Amino acid sequence: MKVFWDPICLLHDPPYEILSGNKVPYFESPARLQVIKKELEEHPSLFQLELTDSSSGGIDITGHVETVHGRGYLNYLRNAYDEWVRDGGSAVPLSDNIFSGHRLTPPSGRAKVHVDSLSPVAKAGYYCFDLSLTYSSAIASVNCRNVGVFALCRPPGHHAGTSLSGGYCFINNVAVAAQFLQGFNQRPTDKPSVAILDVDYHHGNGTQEIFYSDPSVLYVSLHAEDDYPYFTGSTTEKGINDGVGTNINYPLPRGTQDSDYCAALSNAVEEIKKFDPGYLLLRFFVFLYRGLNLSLRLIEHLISLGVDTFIDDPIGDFKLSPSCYTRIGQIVADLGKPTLFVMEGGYHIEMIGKNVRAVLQGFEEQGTTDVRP
Ligand code: SP5
Ligand code: ZN
Repeated sequence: MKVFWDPICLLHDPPYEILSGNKVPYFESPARLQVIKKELEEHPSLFQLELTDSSSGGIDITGHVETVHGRGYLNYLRNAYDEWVRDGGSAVPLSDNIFSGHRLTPPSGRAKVHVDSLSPVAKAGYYCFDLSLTYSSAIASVNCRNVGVFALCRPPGHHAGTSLSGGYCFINNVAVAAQFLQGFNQRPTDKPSVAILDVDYHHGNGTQEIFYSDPSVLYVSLHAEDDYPYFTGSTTEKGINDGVGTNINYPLPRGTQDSDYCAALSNAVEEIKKFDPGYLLLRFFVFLYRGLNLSLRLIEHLISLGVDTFIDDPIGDFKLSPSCYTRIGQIVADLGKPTLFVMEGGYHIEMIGKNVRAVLQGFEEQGTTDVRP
């Protein structure tokens, strides 16, 4: 399995965050990426790491990022830190869990605010619902797309909406990848369908919002109910307009263990199979892909891969065991599709590498035995 990463993804390194009113070290640390990288490098027969050089060559992703997020928001990310400090803000910027109402609920219309003329503090309130600020690292993160099976990127993305940051997320990596894979200039009716399966502990409110009315992108999420980001993720959120039926949430109680999790995941996978009438035909392409290497156009499943479902995760309250991660990889492999895994959350530093490897290895090993035409 190819693994793409970029050292720029290590640059975003806030010293602390506010969690339940307390100042604590920033959980979404560069060490997470380092530990995963080291773990994968120790298994060179399974994983081939490749650098994504964001400074030269390759495809310019700026247009794709703008398609998902819009220029106003991206300019905010580019300039907010400088403006904030110029305005007298702390050089270690912290917005204390500001909840920006306009994007947390499924979209119902845009707030009419002239954001550019707002003070940096107000802009933070408009675009963020908690966080500190960065730009280049977030761009490098999304640039880990490429022709790969695992995008080892940070900061994560699934809480980032069209014009909303929060939950350590700034640019929605998996959304940009989906948009990229669908082809930049295609007419909406010609777009190939893409399914996004989100197994992070938290609901991917950003991914849901971005594709809420888009019938060509199925978003399926397993997550903790009544936990962060609190206001989204219920089973009643099914999409809007043409997108009705292409958003499926599986909220699970805190304390969920392996068996209940895997049962829900199997149900989610069945829904994804139903979404795709070409499912059986495409099993054949998986064989081709394994033989001939991966063609970008064949990637149809995107997995928002969070391992904050782990029993000892410091933020999540599920109770998945290490062996469950192999099973998750196997269940995903049962879909029999070319798949791009995109890194999201997971904060237990000692186990994050092993748990991520287990998912990817489970996928690979199951794929090579099961996925045959
Ligand atoms: C990508 C991702 O996983 N983002 C998660 C951001 C969560 N931030 C707020 C967490 C609030 C958790 N409450 C603490 C419970 C301690 N058991
Ligand atoms: Zn998470």
